[in-house]
Amino acid sequence: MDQDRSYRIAVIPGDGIGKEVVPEGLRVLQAVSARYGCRFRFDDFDFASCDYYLRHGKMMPDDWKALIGGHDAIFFGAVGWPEAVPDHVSLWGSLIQFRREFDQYVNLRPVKLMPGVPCPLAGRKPGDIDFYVVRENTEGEYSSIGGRIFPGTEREVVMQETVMTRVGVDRILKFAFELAERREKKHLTSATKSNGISITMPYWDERVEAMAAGYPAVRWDKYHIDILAAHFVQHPDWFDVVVASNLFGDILSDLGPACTGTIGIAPAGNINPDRKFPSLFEPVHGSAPDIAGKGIANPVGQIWSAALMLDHLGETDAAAAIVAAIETVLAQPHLRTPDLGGPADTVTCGRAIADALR
Ligand code: GGG
Repeated sequence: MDQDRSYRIAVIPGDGIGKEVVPEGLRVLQAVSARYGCRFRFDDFDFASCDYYLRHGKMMPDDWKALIGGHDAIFFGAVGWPEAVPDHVSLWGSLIQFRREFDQYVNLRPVKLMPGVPCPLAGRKPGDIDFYVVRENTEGEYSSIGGRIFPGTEREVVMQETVMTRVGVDRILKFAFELAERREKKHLTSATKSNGISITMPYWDERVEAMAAGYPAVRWDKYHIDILAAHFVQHPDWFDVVVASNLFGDILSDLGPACTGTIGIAPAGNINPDRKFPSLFEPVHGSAPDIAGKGIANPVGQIWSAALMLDHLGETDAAAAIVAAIETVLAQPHLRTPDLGGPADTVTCGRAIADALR
């Protein structure tokens, strides 16, 4: 990034509603640019999409790293179109490549009940639910190590390994403990399942305990993933920073936002904290084929992801202004999209957030 606050952003809408919500994110970035003096150059790329796969037989060109590796950040929509391309092919051929090759080992996913948004959990008000899921993003259960033998026979055997490395586990725990240490509640919760997953999860627990010794100001606890999911629904106010393996973090970071009204508002940062590679910002939701093309997708997850991107780039005032604009708009029932019970379409909601920034 330049000293003059100019940023080169690689824009990848991907599939389905990604193509509808990304333009709203860009609209809001343009609005914030005018007010806060940061400038963006947006470079559009059509790869990492199932359309690209159908044309080229692969999700990305061979030189994709050279094409986007020099950008300050990647602004991503969604991937997946299972009718045309199996989901594991599209995900492994795109997002998982970005996360691994650009060492985006932190997947940071805020969960916050916004003012005015109807909460499906009785009696909860804004301020009661405000925490982060910190998901390990490069290893764990998302490994391609395994295989299938005797396929299609009665003797068929299928196996897949979970991979945990000391470096991989320690660096995500360090990020999570440091985040907890900076927050008011200073509380960290670890997601485990060491009663059933008897090798990798006890190792995870062991590393959490070792890491905790270096952060005496942080109060920490751990729960097995099954009861932790139940506590998300019944006691979301208990949480501050929740750290989890790749799969557990993926599940919890859909469940958390669902407890705040809709997964449609949830953002994610796939972050390379060392800044050797660009980080990637995307909504938690996927391509939603059931509503794609209808113009009713909630753009807030994408727009909030733009705020996370600005935070990462050091544009903290602009980032905070976007979150405030989201709160202003979501508080008005007529500007909410149908997933929140409102009548607004994607563009109406996106425009209202951009207008709130001018
Ligand atoms: N914008 C997020 C997206 O497209 N997600 C598709 C998906 O299946 N993601 C799984 C994952 O994040 O690991």
